[in-house]
Amino acid sequence: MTSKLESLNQWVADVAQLTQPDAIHWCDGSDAESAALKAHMLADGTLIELNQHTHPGSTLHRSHPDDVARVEHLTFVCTPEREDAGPNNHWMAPSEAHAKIDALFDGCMRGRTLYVIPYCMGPIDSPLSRCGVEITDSPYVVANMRIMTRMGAPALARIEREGHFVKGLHSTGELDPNRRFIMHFPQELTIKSFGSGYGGNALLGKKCHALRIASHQARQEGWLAEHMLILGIENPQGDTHYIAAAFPSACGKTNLAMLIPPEGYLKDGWKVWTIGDDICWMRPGPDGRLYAINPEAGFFGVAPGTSKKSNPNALASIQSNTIFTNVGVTADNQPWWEGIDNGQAPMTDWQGQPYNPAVRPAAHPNSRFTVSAKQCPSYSDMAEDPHGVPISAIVFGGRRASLVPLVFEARDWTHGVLVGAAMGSETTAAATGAVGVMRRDPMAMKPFCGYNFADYFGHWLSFDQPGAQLPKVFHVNWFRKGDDGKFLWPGFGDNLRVLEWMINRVDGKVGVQATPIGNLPIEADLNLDGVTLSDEAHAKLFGIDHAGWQAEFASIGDYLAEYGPRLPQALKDEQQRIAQA
Ligand code: GTP
Ligand code: SPV
Ligand code: MN
Repeated sequence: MTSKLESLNQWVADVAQLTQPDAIHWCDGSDAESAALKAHMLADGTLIELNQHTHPGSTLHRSHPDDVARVEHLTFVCTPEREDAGPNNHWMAPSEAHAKIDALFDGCMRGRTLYVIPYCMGPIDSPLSRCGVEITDSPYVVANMRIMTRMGAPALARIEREGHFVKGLHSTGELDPNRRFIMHFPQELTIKSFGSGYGGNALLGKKCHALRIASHQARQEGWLAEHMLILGIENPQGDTHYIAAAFPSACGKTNLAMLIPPEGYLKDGWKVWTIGDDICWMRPGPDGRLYAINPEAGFFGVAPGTSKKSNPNALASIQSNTIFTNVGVTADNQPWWEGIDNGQAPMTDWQGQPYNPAVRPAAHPNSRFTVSAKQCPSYSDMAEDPHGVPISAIVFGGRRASLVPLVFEARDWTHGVLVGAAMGSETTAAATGAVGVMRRDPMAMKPFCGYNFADYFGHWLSFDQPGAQLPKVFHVNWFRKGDDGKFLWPGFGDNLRVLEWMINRVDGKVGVQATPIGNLPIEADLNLDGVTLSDEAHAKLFGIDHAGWQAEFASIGDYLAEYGPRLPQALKDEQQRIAQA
């Protein structure tokens, strides 16, 4: 097969010339194609069948033990000018980067099949959607892309109509961490990834395209590509407000996106609808509001901690047709992970060895499930709406054991941009490296912004224009800990209490308590019926430590200063104002 688009045929031919595959397969996305690929992967051990009575259609993939997470130190943004990538990215000159990675691609597909995956990020008929083509030698990547994107014939038809697409070239290589790079060429709308089969490194539609390349395009075209979940909250009167929330990797997006209201709220008729759990593309609509789509079609979610209690919607979603990566298995071949809390026990760990908690956990801390969004009971029909959903509130949040209260509101858009730019969070297992280290992660985009953060903050500020109906901006922290090291806030479903307060703010129904960090709730305005909080919890979740915040403001100032003169003056002024308040 070839395409009607000559530039696509030519690129595939050039890549084949370089990589020397035994065969070329153009993916049409059909069920027959998927079944054949799956049979092939079951036969060669890439996939292992799970218990088909309890988990029909589901499989397990065990990755190479050195290939379990994103590799930020090997991820590059290759702009012609180093300054355009910014201090927030690792940079390499495009010519050097191409030479380095093409040397790895040279002949790398000998004995393998080259798959051509045309895909669309976003509903196939949405003007907000963007298309790409990933070339890969990994059938596991094909299977995951089929769940995570709109992949195959309809995407190819759109690409042929539009005549352009983002190019992504991927090979698992030898899975050698010393021969691994994830490179982005925003000016060429090109991605090259070698040596990893892991999600964010290998499913190029996801972080590489939908965030790093798309953020560059979004800046040029006047929209935003963000690391955000999107959810809808329907109140008992039937009105739905949409909220987009940016939390860093493994900091609660999937869980919030699939939230099930606490008992009292359910009784009153509240509903939460899932639009997306990881990426949000939004742009101003004709009425001045920001309209958002989820560019993805599936969830690539963190398995550990997912239980009937913490995230029933996720658990319901993954009962069938799910690819599990790096989880443990029980004696009767069901998937298992720490915190699944279903009364079962693991027999085999994620490396396929007999489970021994003294050696390693049963599931890798960054083990994941890949599943179609359509299997999620709370998935909203509006997720397929080509116009997107209007956003009432934007929420920023990090994993902060100390200092940061449960929730506060930014005074206005500019302050909101500063609150996003100043975000800090403790690192997680989603990327290789130390876990639990506090770092600045502006808008949860530190690993994902395809250009200089100084310009990115400027782009955010630019949305404040006459006629704009911008969302209110909030900051949350579900992860504040007490002196005993335990979380002070119950989190999960109870987070709806905080979201309800935000909606009441949007609707002008409740007041605030103004403080130097922003507007805090008046505690009586938050519905805490059924939640028991200790005195320590009350004090730390709803109070502010002025001395601690002075130090935090100084640290934010030092961080922003790293961006030098390129940092927008309006953001510097806002920072000054707050530090002196
Ligand atoms: P990525 O897919 O890496 O972008 O992660 P994510 O932001 O979607 O995070 P996810 O919802 O998968 O949550 C990651 C971890 O945080 C899981 O172990 C959750 O159980 C835990 N978590 C999520 N929400 C809460 C919460 O409200 N409170 C607490 N204490 N933990 C939470
Ligand atoms: C994240 O790390 O933020 C994820 C998983 O959502 S990955 O697709 O690997 O980036
Ligand atoms: Mn993510």
